[in-house]
Amino acid sequence: MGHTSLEKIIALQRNPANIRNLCILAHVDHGKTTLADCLVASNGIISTRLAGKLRYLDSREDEQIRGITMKSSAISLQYRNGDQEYLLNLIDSPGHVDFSSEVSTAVRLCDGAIVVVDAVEGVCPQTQVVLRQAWLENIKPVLVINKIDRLIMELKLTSQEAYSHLQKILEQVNAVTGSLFTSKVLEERAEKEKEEEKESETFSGDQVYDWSAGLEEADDSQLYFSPDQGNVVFASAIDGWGFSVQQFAHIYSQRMGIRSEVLLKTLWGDFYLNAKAKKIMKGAQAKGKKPLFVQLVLDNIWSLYDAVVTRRDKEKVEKVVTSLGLKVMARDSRHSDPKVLLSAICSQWLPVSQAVLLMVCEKLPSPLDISAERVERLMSVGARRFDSLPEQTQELKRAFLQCSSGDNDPLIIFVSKMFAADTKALPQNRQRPLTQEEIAQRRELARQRHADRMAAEQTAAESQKDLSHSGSSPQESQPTGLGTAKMESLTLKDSKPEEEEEQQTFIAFARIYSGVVKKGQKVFVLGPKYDPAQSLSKLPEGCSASDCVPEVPHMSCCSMESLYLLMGRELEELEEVPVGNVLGIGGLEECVLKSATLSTSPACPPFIPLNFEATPIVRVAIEPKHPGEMPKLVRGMRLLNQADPCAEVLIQETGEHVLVTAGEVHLQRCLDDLKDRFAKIEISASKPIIPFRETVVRPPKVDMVNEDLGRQHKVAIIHQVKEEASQSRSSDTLHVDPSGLVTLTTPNRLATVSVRAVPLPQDVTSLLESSTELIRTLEQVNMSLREGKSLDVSLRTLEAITGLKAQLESLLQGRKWRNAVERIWAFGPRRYGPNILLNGVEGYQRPSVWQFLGRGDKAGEAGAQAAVMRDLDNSIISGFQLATLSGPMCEEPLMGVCFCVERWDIQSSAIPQHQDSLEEDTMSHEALAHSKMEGSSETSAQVESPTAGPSQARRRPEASSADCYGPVSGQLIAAMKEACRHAFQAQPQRLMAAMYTCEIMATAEVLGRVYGVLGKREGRVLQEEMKEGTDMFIIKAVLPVAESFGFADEIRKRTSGLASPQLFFSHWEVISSDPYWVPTTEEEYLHFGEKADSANQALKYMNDVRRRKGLYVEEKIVEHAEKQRTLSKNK
Ligand SMILES: Nc1nc2c(ncn2[C@@H]2O[C@H](COP(=O)(O)OP(=O)(O)OP(=O)(O)O)[C@@H](O)[C@H]2O)c(=O)[nH]1
Ligand SMILES: [Mg+2]
Repeated sequence: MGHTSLEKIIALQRNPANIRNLCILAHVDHGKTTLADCLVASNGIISTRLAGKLRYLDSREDEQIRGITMKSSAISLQYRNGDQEYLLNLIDSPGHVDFSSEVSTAVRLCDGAIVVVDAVEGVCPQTQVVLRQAWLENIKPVLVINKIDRLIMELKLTSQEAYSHLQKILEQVNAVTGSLFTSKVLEERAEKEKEEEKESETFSGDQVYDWSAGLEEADDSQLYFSPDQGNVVFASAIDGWGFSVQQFAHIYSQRMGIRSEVLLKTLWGDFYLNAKAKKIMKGAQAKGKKPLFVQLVLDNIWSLYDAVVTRRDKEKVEKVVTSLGLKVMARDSRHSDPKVLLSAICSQWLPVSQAVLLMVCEKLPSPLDISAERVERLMSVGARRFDSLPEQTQELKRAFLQCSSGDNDPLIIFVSKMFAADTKALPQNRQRPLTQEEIAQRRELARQRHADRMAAEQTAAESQKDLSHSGSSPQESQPTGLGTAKMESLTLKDSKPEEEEEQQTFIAFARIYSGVVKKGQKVFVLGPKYDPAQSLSKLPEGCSASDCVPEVPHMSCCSMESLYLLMGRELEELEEVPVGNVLGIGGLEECVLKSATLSTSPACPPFIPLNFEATPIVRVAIEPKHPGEMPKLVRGMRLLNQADPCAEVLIQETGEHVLVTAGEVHLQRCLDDLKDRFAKIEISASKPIIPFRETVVRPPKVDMVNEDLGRQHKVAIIHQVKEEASQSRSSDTLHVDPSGLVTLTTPNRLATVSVRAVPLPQDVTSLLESSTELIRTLEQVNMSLREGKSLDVSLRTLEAITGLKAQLESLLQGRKWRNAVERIWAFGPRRYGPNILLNGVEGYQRPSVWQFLGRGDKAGEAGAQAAVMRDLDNSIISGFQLATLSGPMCEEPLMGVCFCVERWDIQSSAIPQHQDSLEEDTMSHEALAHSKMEGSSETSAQVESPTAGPSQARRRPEASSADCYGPVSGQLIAAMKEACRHAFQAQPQRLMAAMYTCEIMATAEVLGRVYGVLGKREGRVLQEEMKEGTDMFIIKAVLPVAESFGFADEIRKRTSGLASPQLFFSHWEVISSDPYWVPTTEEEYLHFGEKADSANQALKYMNDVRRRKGLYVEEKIVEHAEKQRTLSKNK
């Protein structure tokens, strides 16, 4: 552990005022791990020479090979500043977007963050994301502008140019922070206004309006990064140097006799030194003078680089070294690589660790400084308000704020992730170094064994001699001798407990917010849905986790088997850990899946869930190479699921094991982990399964050759075929009218529904898509209302739901959508998706989904018929849910479709008598249909021939009673589902593709090639601009997820590693081509030929999905091969 001893760290852990929990955040490759290396080296854990090269915290092999960090890992460091000693719990995080969930797990445990920005690249997409994450978690950031050496060596800027470049970067970062701050103030302001409004409603009187947005009063002086505030460090981690303005102010105040406070204020900014007047003046830029920062700071560094690296001027270097009072070892100054000498000088002159650690200790808050606001946010889950929590729970806030660590104080711990470590590598299983005595003892033992062996050999030789004397062949006895020896060694090997040796142990990555945790202590594990109010009423007062407590939902008990200090690649065992520290906990793998809240008090609420920025989107199906190893794979996938905050593991109804990951790199890491650590078997992964959505669009006005459809002559034959197809859909239970209204009767002919599918405006779809959480809450509230319970909804949620309704109303304008928002029956699929079911049934007044907002409660007036209708209301919703969950094109979910039920007749004899059995049936039907959903051949058959359902009914003998068809509710679900599907098919159908956005930074030379790759993969460039101060271009583009595999690699290869894109999931986009398109007009016929055999991308995607799911694929077989022509000849 270098020169920090474990005892020292344990002592430091007891003083929360001097603890700093911090993480390093940045865009990928901006130098986080390199900076961490420098900090680790300052504690003697690795050598200073290796700092920056070793990347100590990248402990995985693939991290080292790829050169990117893939997980967040923690290390405890110590720092002395004057007479104060600090303990720093440092967490290095990954910058690649695929691993942004790891950033969330790190940020939650910290109070502060070091944000690193590359001096050349400036603010990148992920920089904005991490600044936002830090902001959302309410933790304080400080800034390190890294890689300043690149400005000197690569961009060859002068010190003056570099200064203005640095200024720009600082402006960019502050602009991001500023926008976060503004949006927060405005939000708070809006909330306050609402409250005031409520108050003013009660005391009506003269109203006074305040026009200011509240921005003027809000204090933002502490918010921005500014070198004179001491929250910015300029550094080159690779060369080991870094400084803050304070350091130079200190140096020059001694040398020039200027007060250091004055220098501190003027070193950064538009000030210059007037040598004659011996004064610092303002307005350097206007007068064409060198700013102080350039003159006193940058020039020194530039000339050092010039002397050491560019000119290799030995004499000058020596002069500098002596004047700075440094010592450089001879082997460093003789080294062939000038960089070695440079970092030897710089790391003594301006050690980066000193500058960064000082800034961290002075500027970042300690655990004691946790704000009440942050505590309340952490503790108020879901729609609940903090002040609606039980009193005992609210009291816990005090424990948080005080960071109390008495024996009676409640223990509160948050586990942000579980990580796997080799069981062998745990401290309790690690081999201790042997003591002198033990070594002597072993030596003696070995000596004795050797002597025994010698003696044995001698006797054996003698007996052989005897044997050969006696005439038997020597060959016989020798092999047997060898054989037994071999056998022994074999059995020895076999008996080694292989399983145990290779096992993985899960360790919780956690932080203590209150109390002291002791090894072996028992605690409650609180799941995310745990409700303290409920359990407090059930549990006896003052009970603890070690008592035998009655069962409470979402709560379990667990004991902390071991506690660890996290030291990067190693762990150290601890007996107890006090409040305010980051730690590892062993023994929780049975009770904690990914994250959890642990407490000794049942009044503790679960912490709000981590906010993940990445959406898992890349799915692959996995199977073992040898089918017999399935159980191992299942176990491995379970472990992987636990060990990764973002990966999802599911088993589909078809039995496929599916892994969902955030991106390609993440996928590769998960597969490697599965192969080498968790399952330890050969596996094969399918090609990535690309998600699609199905939707309908308005009928096109022009045909495929851009001719107005109205004026065209239809090609008779083909048209006829189409008409026939649509007619064949109609049968005695199904009727499709030309306007797209589908009417379907249940097989027992007792119920009829008419449904029409209408495309939703795009804005509405995106609004629904972005409000899923809110709609889910809405659904929960409605559900509990239906059950007769009331839910305490926070004001903020209510506001948000009212806002959503208002937005929908403003977007759904026009005759077609009159009163549509009030008529919303349900959202789907899964009751919160981006599709709407509308109630267009005349005379059916059902309670609105918005009823709890206080308006639109018409249940009372609805009368007897509505009450009856409501019984089967649920069947209609279920049918809609099923229809939207998998569409007719390729069984993918629907998006942006509105189904309007225009007629719903039901004969009174169909109304069931027994409510209970009906409910059950509804449930089971839904479940059944769910289980059939994906890929099962049975469903596919039904999908393919739309008449299958009704025709089956026809085949059956006409039944006089409805009974032989099963319960009405089930039939209605099926009928509704089929009706929706037919209604969908009656409209022009389109596929929607998931799109990534990416920002690519490339130099002018490789720009053409980047465009080439983008074009080939159906990408679309949105924006291209030159990055100021560099010769780089920034290209913003969108690209279908389906075409993205290998994209990053291809770009990197084509540009010799100069451009490396980061892909973010952005949105869903309608693919404009119609997968079912066939030429129908003369023009089209002329242009595309009879078979329209030019590539149809949408059809290709659709057929790929259908093939994967085992659905029927209609493919053309070559007819008249000799007649085939290419398109160009045809023109
Ligand atoms: N020129 C220069 N290169 C640097 C500096 N700091 C880091 N690098 C290089 O930048 C590359 C990325 O460094 P890392 O420390 O791995 O970056 P990171 O931010 O940890 O990257 P991820 O963890 O993958 O997000 C490495 O090749 C480093 O050698 C610096 O100060 N100057
Ligand atoms: Mg890294």
